[in-house]
Amino acid sequence: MTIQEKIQKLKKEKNAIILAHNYQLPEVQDIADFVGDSLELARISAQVKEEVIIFCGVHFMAETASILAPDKKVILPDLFAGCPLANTITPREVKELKEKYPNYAVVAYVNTSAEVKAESDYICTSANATFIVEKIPEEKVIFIPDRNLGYYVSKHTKKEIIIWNGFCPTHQRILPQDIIALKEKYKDAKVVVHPECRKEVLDLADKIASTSGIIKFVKEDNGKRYIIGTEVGLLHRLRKENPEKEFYLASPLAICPNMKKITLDKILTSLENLEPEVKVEESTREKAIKPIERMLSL
Ligand code: CIZ
Repeated sequence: MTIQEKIQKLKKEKNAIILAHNYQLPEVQDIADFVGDSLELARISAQVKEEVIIFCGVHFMAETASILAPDKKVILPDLFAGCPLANTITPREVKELKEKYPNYAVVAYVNTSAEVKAESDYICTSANATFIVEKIPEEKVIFIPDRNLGYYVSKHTKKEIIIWNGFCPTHQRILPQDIIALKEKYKDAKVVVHPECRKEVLDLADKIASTSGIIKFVKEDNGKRYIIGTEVGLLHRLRKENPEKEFYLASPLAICPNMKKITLDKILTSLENLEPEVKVEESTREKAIKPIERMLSL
């Protein structure tokens, strides 16, 4: 039996479902029941009938699934698959910001720990950040933790925004000169980048979008070539769903080591043992679900 067959067999026996983020390894995406961004996967988690969710992504994503689906057993095949961006802000720092700026609403990007979400007023994703900031009644906003997404939002709203200075090291490694060099080679290629990229890269883009937004844009666009400024994992899905188009990764350094920690071997082991589990403690969950529900209601 191949490892893929063993995983499929065990998945049925354990009444489990496998969810994978768009940045996962190709073989992990191929074994998954659903591939998507963190919000899509969290929404699916809340609706699945299976008892066990094998979440192939990073820690904050498994936590979000646990917040929205508290009755399910959420398994993250490698507990060390963390998110350095999420680690740039602590709940204590959010409390201090709120004390310093009492008239501001805290809008937290989904890339935050459950404890940080519990201290926030609204959650947003890269797919809806500008929409959420525009839609909420407050005119003054503290945006945490990603400075590049915060910059992107601030360009599209008149609201007053204080931006936390966090960033994603993987997106930060994509440089404007990488884009310029690829553009020289593929003159007709469109530059499509994630809003976590540095602002000098955002300024060179034809389209700025979340992973789900990039997938939608490429599908609907009539171009042939694309320079993609985000984590390498997305190119697997783009190539699979658009075999007639060509995709070039903006930088060979756009690889998230944490996303790559989830392997088929670890998925098999986690199905055998039903661990390691990610479970958000109930008092934190009760607080963290509120800003998520506020986002979903908008
Ligand atoms: O929300 C997500 O899944 C992240 C972190 C990025 C994206 O654009 O999908």
